Amino acid sequence: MSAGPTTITPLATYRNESPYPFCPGCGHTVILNHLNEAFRLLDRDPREIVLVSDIGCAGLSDQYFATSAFHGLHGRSVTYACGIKLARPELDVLVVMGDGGTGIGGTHLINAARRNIGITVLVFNNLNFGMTGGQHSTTTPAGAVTSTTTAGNLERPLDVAATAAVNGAGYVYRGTSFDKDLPARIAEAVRAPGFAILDIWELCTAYYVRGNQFSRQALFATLDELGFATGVVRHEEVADYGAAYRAANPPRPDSPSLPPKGLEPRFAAALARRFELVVAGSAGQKVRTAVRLASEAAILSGLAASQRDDYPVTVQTGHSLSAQILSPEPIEYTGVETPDALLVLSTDGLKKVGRHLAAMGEDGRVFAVPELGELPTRAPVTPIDLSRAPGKLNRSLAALAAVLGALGLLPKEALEEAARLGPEEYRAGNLAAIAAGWSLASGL
Ligand SMILES: Cc1ncc(C[n+]2csc(CCOP(=O)(O)OP(=O)(O)O)c2C)c(N)n1
Ligand code: SF4
Ligand SMILES: [Mg+2]
Repeated sequence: MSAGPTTITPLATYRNESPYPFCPGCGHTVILNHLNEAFRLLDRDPREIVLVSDIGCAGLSDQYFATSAFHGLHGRSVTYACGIKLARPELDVLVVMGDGGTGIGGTHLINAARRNIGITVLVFNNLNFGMTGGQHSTTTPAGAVTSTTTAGNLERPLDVAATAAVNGAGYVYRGTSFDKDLPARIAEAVRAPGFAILDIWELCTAYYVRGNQFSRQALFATLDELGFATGVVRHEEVADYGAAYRAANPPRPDSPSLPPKGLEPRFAAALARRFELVVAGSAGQKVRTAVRLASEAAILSGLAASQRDDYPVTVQTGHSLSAQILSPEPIEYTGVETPDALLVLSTDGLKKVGRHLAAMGEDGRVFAVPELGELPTRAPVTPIDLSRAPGKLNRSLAALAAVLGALGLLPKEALEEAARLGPEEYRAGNLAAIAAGWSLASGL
């Protein structure tokens, strides 16, 4: 997502050139065309619109638009959208989800509605799970035949619009993909300050239509029989939760809700290519903290840095592992398969890096505490012996400093500066660990 452009660049179309992938006659195509019209009415820079897509056929939608996008797990799209909106209130955040996702993530929907978080949810309600072969969902009408209700559905369908309305959603609309005013209603919903939802009924031609001889007329007749309200069901002036929260909690200078301060590069690193380093130890060894310090030192040296941590849910037992990438170029992919270097600090860590050790070749470097013995790898293994260091020394940081120094990845001054920028209570200890490790570097 962009950092937020200041000039508005509305588009003649917010669609990109990819054709939709849906079956002939699928209602998703029609609704997405309406959505494109709604974007034109809203007249916003496409980078300031975020389409958050759920799973299912409806969940494919975001990739056909030139907006920002986020795609996640089934039923969880509302949670991602809420997070995005709370963090970046200036963006228009829209969710596209199927009736399947609406049922699976029902509680998220209710909570977002009752809090009035200012997102807009479009439910592509085709009354069944389309993508997986026409199983019944929470909105399938009673009596309907689907692949999981072959004798007719016994359940009462969920009234999505009424549920959102009774829980206080600011804007609630129910309509169909056939509504000519759908673009205007979508735009109205996006402009409404609180939570907005449009329950849009439509046809899944591949399954629901075939299984129930369903049609446009039958769709309207079903809405009538159920007595489900249509049109704008509720439109109330409500406070957007994010705005209310920010008013009630003005940011303090140390507030975590403030944007990160950033680290200005003031050192120079000699690193000319992407370098992948994995550090593997045990919980409590401060592995992640040591690697974070190195990441900060890299940024202070003008490099890009990424860090992926892995540890079990248990407290103070088990492994603690950090995969770090340092690069003079932006880092697009943060996965590490065959690290350039591996630092193993404990048996717990060793148990987790078997695949790295096996993948590394003679051009790799492995560093390990000597008590681990021989390691199963073709890469040369260099012992790092800190057994005679003072008991309180942060051994992970010392060993990492030794590796960074030996490989010439970062300047020592950048590591020291990162330590100085950290919490005061750890400053002296971290500086001592860096000094101890760096003194070993030339011998490795
Ligand atoms: C948590 C979870 N459960 C089940 C699935 C399998 N799944 C993938 S698509 C789908 C059906 C989607 O139906 P719906 O949300 O109504 O979208 P449609 O395909 O009808 O547009 C299901 C059940 C999944 N991906 N994740
Ligand atoms: S399976 Fe149903 S929902 Fe999916 S593309 Fe086909 S008609 Fe549309
Ligand atoms: Mg569906």
